[in-house]
Amino acid sequence: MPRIHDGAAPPDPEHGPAAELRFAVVVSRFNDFVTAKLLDGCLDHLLASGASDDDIDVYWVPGAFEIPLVAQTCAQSGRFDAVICLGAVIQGETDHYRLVVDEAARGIARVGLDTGVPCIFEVLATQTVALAVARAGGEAGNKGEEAAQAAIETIRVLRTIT
Ligand code: INI
Repeated sequence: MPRIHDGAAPPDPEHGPAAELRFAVVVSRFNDFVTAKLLDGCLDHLLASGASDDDIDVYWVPGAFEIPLVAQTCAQSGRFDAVICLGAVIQGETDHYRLVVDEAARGIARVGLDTGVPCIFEVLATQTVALAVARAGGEAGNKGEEAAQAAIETIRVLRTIT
């Protein structure tokens, strides 16, 4: 049988899969009626998975465009096992939103690859406010929770390699 590594946590009722892991959450203030809910979902999931408040730092930035630089500084600091990036880019009347989300995606991906620290991309890019709200604790779930789970699993799968 091959060895399968998927980062899915074995049940650990005492500690949880995120115990003793350290997280930076970088969240943009632009569209904060959406991003604050993503943050709530993310923090709830980290804490429910065994992370402690002392091991989580939240950094607010003005907009999604500013996320990569702050994420990079977090990743390079050596203080975090993963950086979780949360934002909401909603289509406006111009193409500005497309430039913002493309640069956020490119920058966040680069931070992970350049530093080796998992850098989770949860910048919503939607055509309408309603679609963003639905993904931030509405009928389509909370993408902030999914981001937290992605961070935990990515840390764990990397640790099976190194
Ligand atoms: N920032 C966002 O996070 N979401 C958006 O929808 C958005 N739009 O559409 O303009 C946005 N713009 C601001 C941008 O992220 C920077 O903060 C700004 O350009 C200053 O660098």
